[in-house]
Amino acid sequence: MLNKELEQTLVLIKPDALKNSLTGYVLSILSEFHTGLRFAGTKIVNVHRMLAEEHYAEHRGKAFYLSLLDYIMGLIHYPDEPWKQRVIALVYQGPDAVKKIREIAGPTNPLAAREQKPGCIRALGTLVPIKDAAGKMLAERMDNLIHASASDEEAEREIKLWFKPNDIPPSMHAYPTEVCDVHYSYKDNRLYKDHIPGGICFLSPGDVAWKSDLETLRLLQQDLQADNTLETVVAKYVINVRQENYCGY
Ligand code: FUP
Repeated sequence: MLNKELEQTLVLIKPDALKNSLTGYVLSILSEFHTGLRFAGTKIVNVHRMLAEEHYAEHRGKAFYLSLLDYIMGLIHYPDEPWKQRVIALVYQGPDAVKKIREIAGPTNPLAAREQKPGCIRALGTLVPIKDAAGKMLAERMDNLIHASASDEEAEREIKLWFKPNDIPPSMHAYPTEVCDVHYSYKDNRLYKDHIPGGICFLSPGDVAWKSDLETLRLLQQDLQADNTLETVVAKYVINVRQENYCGY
């Protein structure tokens, strides 16, 4: 990242923060007055499974993974109220955005946060035991109120996962974009270079996309190895789309 002013980080205000009415507190403590950072993007997201899986891809297979997916999807805190199953996704921008927000968020583990950094946001979180059917403890789920990108590389991956370029004002774009010149559709875990009945046409000619996403799609289209999965590209285009409107995943 050459221009420090354009440095960005992703913050998610998670379902436990919403349920405990901590949204205002989090936004206030992360405000430009306190951090010197500006909003570059924000959206209310009903987190679908593909997005949850991509966001937490590095934890796939771990004992807490499935519970972590349920948590970010709002299924733990709002099991019977789908209209409340949301997170607030935010992009903050400015010098040292990643470091500043990580510091205010505090350690990942709420218990460690309380011990090491009283007053940080995650000190208000909860540790939830995950047990098997016999009651044996398998792992702990950390309900830690907010997600904050851990590095510039993670921020780039995550911002491109949650946001389309046009969700962010062009003058605030930190990553290269490109205008798409073909149709791309997705159906049943497959990519189609055209509109496909029952699928979702997620990019059309004239749409602005992340350049790296278009590079991924071109490689996948030719059955070549790409750095990202198809789902990493598609997930953001399925945000807040009714599932019955496409054949998905
Ligand atoms: P962080 O970068 O601080 O979000 O931390 P990690 O990438 O290590 O963890 C991602 C998420 O997994 C965190 F929100 C906490 C959760 N987690 C658990 O629930 N249990 C664990 O044992 C470890 C992590």
